[in-house]
Amino acid sequence: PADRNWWRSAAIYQVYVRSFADGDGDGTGDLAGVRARLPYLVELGVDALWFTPWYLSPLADGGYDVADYRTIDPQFGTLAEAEKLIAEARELGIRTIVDIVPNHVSDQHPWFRAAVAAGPGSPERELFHFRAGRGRSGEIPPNDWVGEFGGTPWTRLPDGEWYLHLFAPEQPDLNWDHPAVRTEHEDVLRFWFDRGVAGVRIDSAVLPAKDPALPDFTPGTDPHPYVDRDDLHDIYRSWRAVADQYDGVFVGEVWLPDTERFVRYLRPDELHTAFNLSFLACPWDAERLRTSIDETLAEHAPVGAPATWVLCNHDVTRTVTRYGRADDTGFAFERKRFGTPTDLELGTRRARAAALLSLALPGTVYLYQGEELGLPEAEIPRELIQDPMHSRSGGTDPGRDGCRVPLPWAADAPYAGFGSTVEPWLPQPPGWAAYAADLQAADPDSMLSLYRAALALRRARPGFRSAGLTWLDAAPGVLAFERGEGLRCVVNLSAAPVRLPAHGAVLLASGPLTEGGRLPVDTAVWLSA
Ligand code: TEU
Repeated sequence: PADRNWWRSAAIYQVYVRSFADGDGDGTGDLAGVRARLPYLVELGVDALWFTPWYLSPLADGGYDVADYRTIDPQFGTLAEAEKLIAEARELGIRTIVDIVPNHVSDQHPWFRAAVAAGPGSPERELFHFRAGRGRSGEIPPNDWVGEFGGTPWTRLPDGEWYLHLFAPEQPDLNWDHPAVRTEHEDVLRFWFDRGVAGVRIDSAVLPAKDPALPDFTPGTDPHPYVDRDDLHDIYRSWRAVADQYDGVFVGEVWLPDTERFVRYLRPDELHTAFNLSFLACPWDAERLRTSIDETLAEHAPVGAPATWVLCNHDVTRTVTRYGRADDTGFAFERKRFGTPTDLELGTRRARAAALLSLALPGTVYLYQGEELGLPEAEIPRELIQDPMHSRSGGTDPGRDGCRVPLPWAADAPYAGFGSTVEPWLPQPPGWAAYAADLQAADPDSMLSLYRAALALRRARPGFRSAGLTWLDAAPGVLAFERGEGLRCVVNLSAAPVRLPAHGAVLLASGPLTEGGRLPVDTAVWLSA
């Protein structure tokens, strides 16, 4: 029974398959690469792997443009390999979470191809949002919405009709008022639960339902024409009924700053968990972090859902870079400039402390591949950037490729041991091999060694899995709290070293303590009573 609650205090590792490890040498990461690295993930000490979409896809948005949920993209492998991977990982005590993208499909999905071919007025078009344009000859988009990647989210076909895509034009939005859309997704859930997955991440979970009139957007309108509409709760309740037959769990990408609306998704008959993205919108500041932690715990407690903690993912600036920026606004989503000056030493020190902070908090922690190696955001030459966010911004936004660079595994191998025999799909920046996992595994002071030690302690000490935390008195700029069994975490975000509590043995520190046992600036420590 304790095992059934694994997701309440898990450490979940996000695998961006394309950039994790290349098993067949062709320049793209794949399932063979992941299978070969399962021992690494066991040693790291994570409980589950969340795989970003691995399905058949033209990869116009890194796989978030799905052409067929029941096929693995041939660049990544085969369905049989995915089944083997899920089973092998489970044998090793690691569960699998797959990523489902309900808001849209690829423009190469058979449904969309059929809709394009069938023409205006056809039943095939009812699965999507097709509309006539405005203006004398329909040359103006049907409404004034602005897409998530900027610009109008409407594209016109040669037959004159426009279709809605909140993201790239290669990602047409589905019409969730159509019963076939619902049935299909419930079947897809069963398909993957039948293959042994333990959970599902729901992409852009607040966007799929639309006001059928698709009206112009007036700021402040409630309900919003496409964000957080009530119909979604009905959809996720029927998904939950499917998941419950398998003991499957959901994590929703519920990106809503309004906490009251956020927790409406966390119900016994809806989503088990949702990403708490508040650390991504929080600078390295004790007061702000404490407020974010308090608000998160307060909003989750009444609904009985565990909090989740996210320091980074495939959409945001890498942690060591974000915390190393002199102008850290705390907004990891924002990277509108190329070449912002960054102090990587500072960022690394803070990222190490942040790792101990997030791993000491009650709930589930998400760890994005490469964070355990302390990878910085890479600057990708403009002409090699593939993220549609870059092109949609007219080239002004560097996009998200900088956190999606192929991982360095071995310092002395081609392409830092990524496994490719040709140039990988995204270039690795100079000096990437210095971050290689094999070097870090041999260095007790490396980021990898810190993560391994922290994850091992978290497993060994049930106190870390208890609910809630108690704040302890601390100097300004210092976060200090206690967990179950007297475990304590102290993080110094002030400008000077601080004295540690007199009692308690140091279990783990993110950096060297000063003589006399003081906690230096930008350092965290775990203590036991
Ligand atoms: O992201 C949804 C989302 O919230 C984005 O609009 C996010 O704000 C943006 O990436 C800012 O960095 C999910 C996936 O995580 C993302 O990779 C996909 O591109 C997107 O959905 C479309 O499926």
